[in-house]
Amino acid sequence: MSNRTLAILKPDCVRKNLQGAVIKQIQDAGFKIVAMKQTRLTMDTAGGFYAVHKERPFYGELCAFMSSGACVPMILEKENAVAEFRKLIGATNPANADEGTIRRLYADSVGENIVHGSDSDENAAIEACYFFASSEVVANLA
Ligand code: 3AN
Repeated sequence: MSNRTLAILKPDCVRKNLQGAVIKQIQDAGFKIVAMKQTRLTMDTAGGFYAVHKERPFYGELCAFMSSGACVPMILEKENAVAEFRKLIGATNPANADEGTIRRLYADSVGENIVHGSDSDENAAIEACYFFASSEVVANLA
């Protein structure tokens, strides 16, 4: 069990100016931010990130959305980070997400659902490398 996950505040989160509110919820839940930046994906880089979904009918729409504006990837640290973060964000479809979860509070739809969270330790490590060089990861927080 790893203690890191890769989160992304998606373009809908940035457009709605909800970065601060969502980051506060993440920190209040006990996650430490060990890397964070604002960037913009292209259709190609979004496509690479979501390559596992290439055959899904929503793949084109997903890549277009993820490249439609700024996003904020971050590496988060907490014990059992992957599962704990997915609990905090709630189900993929905000209509099915538990009360108080980030997606239930802020997301409009299954396609535009505010935040990404890795689904396994293996993917968390791969996704972290997709956005961050090791020099950008600063883990020795007090
Ligand atoms: P999660 O982000 O909860 O791990 P996944 O991995 O099943 O969910 O899906 C990845 C992303 O693809 C979701 N965050 C969402 O933006 C998008 N997505 C998933 N299912 C659909 C769908 N039925 N229609 C449109 N977009 C979808």
